[in-house]
Formats: sequence, structure tokens, C-alpha cells
Amino acid sequence: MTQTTHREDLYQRASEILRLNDRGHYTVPTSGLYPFQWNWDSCLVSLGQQHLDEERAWTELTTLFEHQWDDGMVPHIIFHQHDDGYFPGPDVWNTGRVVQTTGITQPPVAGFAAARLFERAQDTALARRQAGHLLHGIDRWHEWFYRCRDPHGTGLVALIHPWESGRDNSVDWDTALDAVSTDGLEPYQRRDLQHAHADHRPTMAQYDRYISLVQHFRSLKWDNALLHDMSPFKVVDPGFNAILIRSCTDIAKLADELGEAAIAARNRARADKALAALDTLWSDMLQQYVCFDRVSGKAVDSASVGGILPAFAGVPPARMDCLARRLTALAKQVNYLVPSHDPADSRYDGKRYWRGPAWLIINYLIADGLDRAGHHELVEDIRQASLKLIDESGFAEYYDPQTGEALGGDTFTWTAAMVMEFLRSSD
Ligand code: 9WN
Repeated sequence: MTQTTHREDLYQRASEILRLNDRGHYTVPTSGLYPFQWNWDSCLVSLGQQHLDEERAWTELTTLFEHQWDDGMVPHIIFHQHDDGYFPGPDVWNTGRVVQTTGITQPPVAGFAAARLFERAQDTALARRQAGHLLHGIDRWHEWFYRCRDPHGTGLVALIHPWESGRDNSVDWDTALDAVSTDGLEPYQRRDLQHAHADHRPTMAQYDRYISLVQHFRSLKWDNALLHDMSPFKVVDPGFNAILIRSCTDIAKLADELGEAAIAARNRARADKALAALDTLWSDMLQQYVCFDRVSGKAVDSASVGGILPAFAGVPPARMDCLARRLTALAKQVNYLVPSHDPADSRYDGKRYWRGPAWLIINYLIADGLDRAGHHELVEDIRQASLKLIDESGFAEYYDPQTGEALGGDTFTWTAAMVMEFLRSSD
């Protein structure tokens, strides 16, 4: 097979996965393990869908925002239709919505995705209509973040549940999660282990705390005016904040294009304040950003990929250079970039979910930031590593960064979408 035919074949296989997991107006991450709509999955998947069908790509985002809460939050899962295959389902969350959703959120990539769909749109009339509508929802979500998750005005938002980070069992949360009490935990049965290997998923002790937090928030009736201050888990994640900063910056530009000056100004102000505050998370020792535990008042000693993700936010050039050096050093320790945790740390586990494995969506976000900052060689290294993983192991949820082994779910939608992005961006 020639190089071109091979790439075309990869592209076709990726497109097939998007079609396979398409439920008409939303996409599931993979059938079985994750049978509903997930927030940041959908936003990133829309980028792949745009290569196939622009209208369908906008629909993915629009469906998500149809389930935005009145207070502005956009939930992490929308339970569109009944499915017993996932735990915790709607009864556990009990958020009282007509179409049930969870009561927590996920990384706000929507602003970035909407702006990217807009700038690449062929059908500009459709794009103006759709983006014009979404813009207001995204702005309200950003407003919600700084009001409800930064009630003391620091410029940085906190997560109240590890699931909000999208990096569920990262080493970043270990100490904060250990401090969460499991008193009163109701009996439950995990379903994820029917679909994935227990050694590649979070532990029982972590799940007990995930569910305890859900029970606690449910007892507070999911009132976001209370949740932040009353949560026993409050961690400021540089990666999550970086995504929010980038989305604020991107929708500010989008708002300018659409003649929405007030939205542009608000989001620029949010990004400026947050970018300045982000620097307080810099660790001279680790030469990357680290989390801050708002409950204990301490910085978290953990060299995770969350501290490299600020590359996506457009941090100052000196910081970008350090992050690029970190990535170059990591490349010497693994065969496939980017490990979700530093292999030099004893807590690293190359197969356990977010404690070491490489994820294509993270590769994509980091590569995008590096590209904007001119670190093109590193971008190419990440792109090559990503495509090699697919070639050798298929479209998995995540991969062992040493062996390249496919881990977690298969025929994974956002992995396929990122492959389409990587292939088309080099055309
Ligand atoms: C909980 C769907 C989601 C991703 C997350 C990933 C995983 C869920 C789980 O799957 O989390 O939200 O049950 O493990 O960690 O990033 O959005 O793909």
C-alpha cells in the first residue's frame, strides 16, 4: 500500500467509527462502556464530523447545549435514552431534569470547538447561524464557571469531582480524594468492569469516593450556589483552567466576527485574569504547572499531563519553552507521546487510565498549542506517535505509552475524530 492509500484507509476507518457511534443528534464515545452523550467527547468529535458533514457537526454541539442548566452549567453526561450498561446512571444522580443529566461538568472545550468549526466552515451562512446561537450558551457557561467555581474571585476555577477533570484517576487527585469520607456510602455495583480490564480502570477505593461525592452533592440538591464551598474535594487543575482560558479567548474572537462586542469583552477579560492567575500554579521544581488543593491550601506534588496542557492556553513564551523541554524529556522515557503521567514518578502506571497511558485527545490539544507557539518539530513528533499508535493498535480509548498496547474501550469516537484531524491537518 502506498503512503497515500494507507492514510486514506486510516481516514476511512476513522469515518466509519464516527458513523457507527452516531445516534442521530449526538454521538456516544463507544457503545457498551459509555452509552450516552459525554460533554467534552462531543465537542472534540464535532471537529472530526466537520470533515464529513458540517451540519451534523453543529448538531453535536447544539444537542449538548439544549441540556444546559438554567444556572448556566453544561452537564458532563446527557442520559438521552435508557441503558443499564453504565454506572452511575440517572437514578443515582437524581438531578430532577426531564431528560436526565449528571450534576457536574467537564472540560469546557466547546468554545474552542465552536470557534474552530466556524473558522473552517464552507457553509458560512449555516456557520453564522449556528455559532451565533451557541455563542450565548457558551458565554453563559463561562460566566457560570467563574461565578460558581471561583466564588472568591481568584481567577481560577476549582473542580469538585475528579470526573469533572476528564482525567478521572490522575495522581493529581490522590491526596485530596483520600480525604473524602465514605461514611454513609450506599451499596453499588460498578458496570465498567464488564467492558474493561480492572487493572486498566480506577480502583474500588477511588470509585467509593467518586460515588460518595455524588451522594453528598445530591443531598445538597445540586444547588451550585452551595456546592463549591460545601464540597470536601476542591482542586484547581491547570489543564482544566487552560482549556477554559483558550475557550474564552476563542469565543472572544468569534464574538467579534459576529458583532457581539459585549460577549467579546467579557471573555477577553476572563481570559486575561485567568492567564495571570495560572502562573501561580507554576512549579520551579517540576518545570511545569501543578494542581492546587483548595481544601488543604497546598500545591499538589504531581507531574501529570494536566500541568503540560497549559500549552493549549497560550501561556508566555518562556513557559512554553519549558513545557516543550518537558515534552522532549518525556519523549526520551516513552515510545509513544504523550504519557498522562511522568514515568519517572513511582506512582506512574502505564496501563491504568489517567496514571500513565497516552490519549489522542490530549495529544491533539497539546500539539495545537505547540503549533501556535511555533514548536513545529514537537508537533510532528506528537502527530507521528499518535498515528503510529493507531496503525499498530487500532482506535482504542487509550494506550500504554511504552508498548503501544490498546487499552479501555475500542472503536472509540474521539480517538477516531482526532485521527481525522491529524491526517487532514498535514494535507
Ligand atoms: C466518567 C467518556 C469519558 C471521558 C472521560 C474519561 C471517561 C467516565 C468514566 O470516559 O470518564 O466521566 O466512567 O470513566 O475519563 O475523560 O469523557 O469517554
